[in-house]
Amino acid sequence: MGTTISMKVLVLCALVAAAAAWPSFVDDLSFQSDVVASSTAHKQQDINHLLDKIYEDTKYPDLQEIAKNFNPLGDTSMYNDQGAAAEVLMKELNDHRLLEQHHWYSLFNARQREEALMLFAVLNQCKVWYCFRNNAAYFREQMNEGEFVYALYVGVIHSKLGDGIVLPPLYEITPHMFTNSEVIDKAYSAKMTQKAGTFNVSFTGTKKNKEQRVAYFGEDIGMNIHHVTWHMDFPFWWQDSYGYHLDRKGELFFWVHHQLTARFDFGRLSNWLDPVDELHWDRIIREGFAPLTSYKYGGEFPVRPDNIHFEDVDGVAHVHDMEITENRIYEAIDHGYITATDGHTIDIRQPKGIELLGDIIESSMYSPNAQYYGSLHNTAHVMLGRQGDPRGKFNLPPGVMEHFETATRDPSFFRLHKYMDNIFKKHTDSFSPYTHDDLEFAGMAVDGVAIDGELITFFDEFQYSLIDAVDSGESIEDVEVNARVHRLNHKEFTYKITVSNSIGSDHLATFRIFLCPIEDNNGITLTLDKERWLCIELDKFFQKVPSGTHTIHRSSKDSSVTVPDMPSFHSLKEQADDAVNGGHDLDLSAYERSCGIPDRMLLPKSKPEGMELNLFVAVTDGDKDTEGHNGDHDHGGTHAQCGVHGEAYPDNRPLGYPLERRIPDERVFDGVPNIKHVVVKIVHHPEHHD
Ligand SMILES: [Cu+2]
Repeated sequence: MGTTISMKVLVLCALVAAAAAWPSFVDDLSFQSDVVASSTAHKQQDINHLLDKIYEDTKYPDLQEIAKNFNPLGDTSMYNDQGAAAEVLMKELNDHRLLEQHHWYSLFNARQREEALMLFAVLNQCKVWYCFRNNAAYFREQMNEGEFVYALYVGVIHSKLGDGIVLPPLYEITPHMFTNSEVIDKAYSAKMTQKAGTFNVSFTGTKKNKEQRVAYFGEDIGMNIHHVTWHMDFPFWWQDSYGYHLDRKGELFFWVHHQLTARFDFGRLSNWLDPVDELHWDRIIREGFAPLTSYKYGGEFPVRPDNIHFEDVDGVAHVHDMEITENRIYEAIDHGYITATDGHTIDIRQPKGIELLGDIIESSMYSPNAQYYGSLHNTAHVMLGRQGDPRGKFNLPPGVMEHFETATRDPSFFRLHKYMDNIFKKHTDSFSPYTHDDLEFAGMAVDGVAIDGELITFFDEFQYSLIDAVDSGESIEDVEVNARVHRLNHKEFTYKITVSNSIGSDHLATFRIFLCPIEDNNGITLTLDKERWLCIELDKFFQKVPSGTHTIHRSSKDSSVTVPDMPSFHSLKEQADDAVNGGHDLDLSAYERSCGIPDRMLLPKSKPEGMELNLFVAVTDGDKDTEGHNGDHDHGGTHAQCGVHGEAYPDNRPLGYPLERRIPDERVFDGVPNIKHVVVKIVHHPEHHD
């Protein structure tokens, strides 16, 4: 086995070395597929090298050579579009129109996004890795670093050539976007004085600010990675001409942000805070935010004081425009249809309606009428980001709300998303409630739900490297510099779900597990109809249930909502180098997807005295739920909120089923044998560190 693999790698090395003789190989498809199939370790190494110290010229001789001598238009047969995308980008480059290096970058800046997408288009048109790597190496030295990183990440995610590559955690590639100025300054001092150091990152602000109690959520680096990656997996700028359709994107936009909001409110409940209030365009923005964070280039992130009135933002939108957009969306919901650009109407009071609604609210390129319904979410992000300098008088860089990496730090993020969540709720409330017949899975009953293990939350400590935050100097060696953060974590546990199958044969079942509050912040018991909207999804999985009564064991680790901790950039480099040099296989498949709630944040933080919550399990007909999908029911493990890469979403039911519709009569749920809830207790251990 070992010999075969190292032989393969040897052959591959020879082929890679022969890449200079490229054109003679290009039409040989078997060669292409061999390189594509067998060079994951090389590709991983290339990506590592490309992302190493992105603010500096590359130190790797092979990449230097490419940057100097490669001509993106030299051989256009390596592109699917015969070099059309490369021609566009080269023209911008030669006309000196591209954004300079050492300048801030924001995806919400239309021109900067356009440039980043020009590079993405080039990478995405590449037929083979040679083309992808060489273009990346070439444009790395020519384009703005933020644009380059963004294009490379979405390129790896969406191009077939990126399969098997694990993108390094962004908090180590662009640390400025994940930590604060104090820590970056300390890293610089450490380097100047040649003393290695690990620096504690404290949450922004002080205890005088009640919002700081829940900063552990919005400032969690893993949660930030989830958010930024979700928006890379499902970009609002995506068009199907890039290669494929992003299934249920608009609905996932709703569901992912609904879940973020519900999880944030859960955190507030355990910290004696009221649920987040929705934002209103005509009222003050109560919570200000001082990010105390700087761009690598471009100065400090702007501050927004408490209690300010929304101002029109020059060149972005008037507050009144936002109200008009909001009214048009509410009108669509009340009418039950949206109006497309050509005037025809599209029914939204149907299962696909929520998807269309998500498309128009975000808005994404999938919006059937962005002209009329505007771009509520994206524009609101920019409006909030600019409230510190709405006239542009002080030439401040974009605010934290204008980056998916930093947006959740700002309490206004959750106000904004609560506001949009309520728009979605108005839509889902327009559907008639599920009946007993809708909900029943005849022949399947949930007899019992229990937890093996204790439900315990605590904070752990985690370190990541800041080495790429500081500049290298010829005469000054790098020293080890790390950030140390506190992160929410929980003990592993297992669900034990006892099901009786009296159908008479094995049957595929979908298990839908939610955790819901029982009381509000004032100790008042919630009705099921109030409760259901506050539930957080803990897991959704498909499993065959044999005839008779069986107890299904499911580990919290296997949740399809979460992803494990990502390997560090250092470890990715080591593993790829080892595989390339030693010729052994590189298997990073467990980390390929970084979209997903961090595994350690599966449970919401509790209180030291414990909190009683409802654990809600619905078992539904898996054959119906997965009809039309392939037989693999694991789907790489993170499908619940992030879908399956390049494939249709594996569950035919609406996201959030069966809790996404109104429940005016609780007895309907109580009378269905395949739905059960039990009370569980979660305890927070303030002193426990892992
Ligand atoms: Cu978002």
